[in-house]
Amino acid sequence: MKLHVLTLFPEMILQGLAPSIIGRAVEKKIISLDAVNIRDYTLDKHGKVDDYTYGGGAGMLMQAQPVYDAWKAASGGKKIRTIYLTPQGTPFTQNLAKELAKEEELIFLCGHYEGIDERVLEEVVTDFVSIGDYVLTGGELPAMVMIDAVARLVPGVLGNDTSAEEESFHNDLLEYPQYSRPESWHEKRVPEVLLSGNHAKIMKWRLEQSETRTLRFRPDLYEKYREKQHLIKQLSKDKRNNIHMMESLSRGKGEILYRDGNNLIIFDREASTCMLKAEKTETATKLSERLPEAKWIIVNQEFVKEVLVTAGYGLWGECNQYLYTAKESLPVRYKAIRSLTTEDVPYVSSRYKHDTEEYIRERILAGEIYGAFDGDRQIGFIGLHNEGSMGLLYVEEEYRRQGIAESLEAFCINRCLEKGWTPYGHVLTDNTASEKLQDKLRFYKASQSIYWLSGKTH
Ligand code: 6GU
Repeated sequence: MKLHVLTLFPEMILQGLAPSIIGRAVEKKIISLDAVNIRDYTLDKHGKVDDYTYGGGAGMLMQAQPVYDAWKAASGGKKIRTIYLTPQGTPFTQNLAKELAKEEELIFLCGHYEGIDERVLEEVVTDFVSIGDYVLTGGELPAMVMIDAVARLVPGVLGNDTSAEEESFHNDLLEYPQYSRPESWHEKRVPEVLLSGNHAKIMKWRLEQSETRTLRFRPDLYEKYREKQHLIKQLSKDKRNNIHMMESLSRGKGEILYRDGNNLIIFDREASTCMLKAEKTETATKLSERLPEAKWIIVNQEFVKEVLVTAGYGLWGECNQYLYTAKESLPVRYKAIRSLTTEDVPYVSSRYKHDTEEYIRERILAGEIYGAFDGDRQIGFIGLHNEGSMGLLYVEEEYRRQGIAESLEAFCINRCLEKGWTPYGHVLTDNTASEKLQDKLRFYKASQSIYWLSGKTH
């Protein structure tokens, strides 16, 4: 990832980040960081970059020309997402950090004095972002805050790739308290349950601690969490048909974008996927008008599908939804199965034609595609789609009918169970081989078909 910072204080950025983990990532060339001095681009012979504001009022304003020329130099004419750090922006969140972490290149623009001439902002800025409701003297500290939050999500920056998953804000809850040695310090003992070795009990205790803390310190977050939990409970009355929505919410992926009784839009921004449910045709029409731009819309009511097709969404496919409700892990007979790496992208994308290479790469980087091997030879794979369903199943012709698909599925199911997820999948209605396999593995089939529609961005 390439990061450019436009600033009057480049040394503040470079020296500020150098000793940190982000500085190490720059040394390892996982990230490049350049700080462009806006003053180097002024045409004023005294090096001036600011002037009085039209209409009067306090303080000086950064002028358009040096900012624009510095931006042009950094962007090199490419369309690069450009973030202006300002207390007038939208609040910076972990979700925005995740979104930005997927960009190849970013530009941060730091203002000073009373701000920057509006005209240049209109031309170059794509995102106006604030880091909180307080006023700082300039955009450098906010830019460093954002760079830290974004860069740590770039694969390879943190040593341990799973640590980003279990942290605060993952599921609208704050993190639980943690303890290290010694067992007793200042006469305070480590909570007994953590020494019990009982994993289920420990998970339960941690969840309770997270809930208590969130309620106390962040009642706003706790309210959101409760609303979600309540909806999951409602949806569980028809678990087989609703599992995709329940899992989207419980895995901390989907947000409730709209809810009015049984009319519901869940949006997984990362997967660019909407899931909706409506009470009747009229409300489905209303919901369709509220849909955000998304690649995919998933519905399991035929009349909602009809409304969306009429509204111009294309029907991609009709599937059956299967879910695995047992809690026990399954035996995996074929042993040579492991997580794939980006080296395996060409193999997978040459065999699996429903999705793009870019998508396969993203899924592999997420650690959610597993491959089967015969010695060094790749012979098949399975994975999780970005909205949560199992899929991406493939076995080489000459290795079929030997239980390898079954082992791949069992392996994938076990990985889901370890994370506390309910495995589910969507099988195209004409794929009888796959249907047979789901039955054999004792998946339950939902009564309603599930329809995948392509969103209007497709
Ligand atoms: Cl992004 N900039 C400045 N100057 N002050 C802030 C801020 C940004 N976010 C909160 N306060």
